[in-house]
Amino acid sequence: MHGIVLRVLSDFIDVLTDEGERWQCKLLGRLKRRRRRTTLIVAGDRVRIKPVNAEKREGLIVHIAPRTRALSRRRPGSDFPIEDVILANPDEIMVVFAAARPEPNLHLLDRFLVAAEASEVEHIFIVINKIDLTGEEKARALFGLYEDVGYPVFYTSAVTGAGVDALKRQLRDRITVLAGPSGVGKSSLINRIEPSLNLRVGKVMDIGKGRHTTRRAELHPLSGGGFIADTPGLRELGLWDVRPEELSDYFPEIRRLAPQCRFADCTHVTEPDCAVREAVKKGEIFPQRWESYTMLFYGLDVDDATGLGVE
Ligand SMILES: Nc1nc2c(ncn2[C@@H]2O[C@H](COP(=O)(O)OP(=O)(O)O)[C@@H](O)[C@H]2O)c(=O)[nH]1
Ligand SMILES: [Mg+2]
Ligand SMILES: [Zn+2]
Repeated sequence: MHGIVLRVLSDFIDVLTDEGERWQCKLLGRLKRRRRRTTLIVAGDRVRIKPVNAEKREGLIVHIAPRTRALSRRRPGSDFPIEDVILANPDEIMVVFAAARPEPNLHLLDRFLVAAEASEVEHIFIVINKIDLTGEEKARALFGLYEDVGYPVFYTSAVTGAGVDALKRQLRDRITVLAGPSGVGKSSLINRIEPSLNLRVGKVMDIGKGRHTTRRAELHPLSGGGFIADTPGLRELGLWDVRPEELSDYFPEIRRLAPQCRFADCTHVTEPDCAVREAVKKGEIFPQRWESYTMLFYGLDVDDATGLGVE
C-alpha cells in the first residue's frame, strides 16, 4: 500500500494510505541506515507500507520515496552536512494577514513574504482575512498591490465565510504551509474549512508548540483532498533573517529587474546605474515595498513599523 506520513512520534509513524486509512507504522530497520545527510522520515514523505497486523492497522514502512522539496531549518553560518527537514514535499505557503484587528502592518507582511521566499517552496499566496471588518473593497485597495507584484491574493472572512470556497479550491490536493502573525485568524479559517479539526481560536500557537520535543510538522488531512501542515513558524525555521546580499532574490519585482543593473552583485542601495532604483524613481516599484527592502537591508526591525494601516 502507498500513503503519506502524517506525523512522526519517535518510533511510531502515522501514515494515511491512498485508500484513506490511518495506519500506525514502524520503519524497516534497513531503511534507518540510509539518508545519512538528511532527516530520515518526516510528515509529507510518500511511503510504501506492508501490513503487520491488518486488524489493528499496524504496518511496516518498506520504502520512502525521494522528496521533491522540503521545508528545512536553516543553520546560519554553519556548513553542517545534515539537512534538518521539518516537512517533506510542501506545495505552497499561505501567508495570512488581517484587513483589520490587528491593524495591518505591510512591512510585517513583506517580512513574512521574504521568509516564505527564502524557503524551497516556490508557490506563495496571500490570504487577507477579517474583511467583514473593513469590506472587501477597502481590503483590496490596501493589499491589491501584492497581486501586481505577482502574489495571488484571497480575501476572506472566517466569520461570514466570504471567500472561503475559493480558498478551499486553492488548498485542494496540495500540502499547504500556514504562516502569518498571531491573531489574524489562521485557526479560525482552518476551522471554517475543516470544522472537525477544532483548533483553538484566540490562543497563540495552538498547534505545534512544545508537544513533541522535535517540533516536526504534522499534516492535517482536508476532506476535500490535500493537507494543512502544522509547522513551526517561518521565524523558528530560521527563514526570518536573510543576509542583505540575498534579499533582492526574495522581492519578485526586484529580482526581475536585477539583471539590468550595471553590476551583477548590485544590492540596489548605493550602486550607480541601478535598474531597480531607476524603477523606484519612475514609480514602477511600490514605495512601501521599496521601503521594506531598504529597512530589511539595513537590518531595521519591521515589527513595530506603523502608519500604513487602514485607519
Ligand atoms: N471579525 C473577524 N474576526 C475574526 C475572523 N477570524 C478570526 N477572528 C477573530 O480573531 C481572533 C484571533 O483568531 P485566531 O483564529 O485565533 O487567529 P490566529 O492566531 O491567527 O490563529 C479571534 O478572536 C477570532 O474570533 C474574521 O474573519 N473576522
Ligand atoms: Mg491560531
Ligand atoms: Zn541594482
